[in-house]
Amino acid sequence: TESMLPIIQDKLVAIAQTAGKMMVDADPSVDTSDTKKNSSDRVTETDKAVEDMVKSRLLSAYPRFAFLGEETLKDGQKLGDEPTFVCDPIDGTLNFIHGFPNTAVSLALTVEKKPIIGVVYNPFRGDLFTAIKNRGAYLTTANGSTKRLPLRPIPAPLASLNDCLVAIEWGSQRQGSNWDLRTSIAQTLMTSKSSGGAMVHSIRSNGSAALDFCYVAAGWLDVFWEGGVWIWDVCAGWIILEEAGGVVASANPGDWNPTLEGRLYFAVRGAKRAEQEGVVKELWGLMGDRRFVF
Ligand code: LIP
Repeated sequence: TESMLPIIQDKLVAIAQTAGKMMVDADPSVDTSDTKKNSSDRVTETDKAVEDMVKSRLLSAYPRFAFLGEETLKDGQKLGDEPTFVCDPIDGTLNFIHGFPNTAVSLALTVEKKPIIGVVYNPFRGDLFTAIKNRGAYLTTANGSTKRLPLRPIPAPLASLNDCLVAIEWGSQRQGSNWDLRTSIAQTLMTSKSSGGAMVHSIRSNGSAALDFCYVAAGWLDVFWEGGVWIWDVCAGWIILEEAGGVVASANPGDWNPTLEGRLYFAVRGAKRAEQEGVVKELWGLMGDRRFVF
């Protein structure tokens, strides 16, 4: 029930803080890291240890809820309609391995395949982003102050990519048509208008999709465009962004209502969808007839 949501959120925050301590205490230089699909797709012992801790604490507190996690995903496991905790123990594993302090634990609760609670915590900077459906999104910083998101006023309307700071992540798939599309759109976004580009203010690749969503929610970024991320990367950030007034659309043109099960996301800040349509349609237009395929 609705009244349980703040209690569940408190639990997720407490668990995220324990996870954060494990991340800060770990020494990634001695932490064994395995490669998954290739040398840029990695998992560390800390990813696995954090997920084990998160899973056992959540399932002992809420034994009737389902659990879906990046490192313990079972073959063929899909997000269902039942209340489900979705966990990315370390989003931004490459940053973690390199000591680049932009990495987070991302925890969400979904009901009927939609996120209703989101907690994203970066222990290296002490930023805690939280949201509950219909109750707003917040950032609590290391000094203990809590502010409602967005932190920066929303420019109305966000008419053109030309005014935007845009995040793109590169993912670990570095060849093929998805890669060609991603790199060519990145180039067009940066290129000057007189040479046929969108001339965005600039592009950022911070290395954590979960934090990219939160940074759009905060108003530090205007847009995040990515094809290839998974449920656990975006689930918590999604509700944080929505509660800050932002919108999630598909990274491929045409779909304003993507589901969590897709792998294509376009996150944009704003107050009303009409204010966000300009930049979404502009980027969709740059894609021509090319599409991400997963
Ligand atoms: C990573 C993301 C990153 C994205 C990668 C990957 P991980 O998550 O947050 O931004 O480009 O495809 O999904 O593997 O560090 O949890």
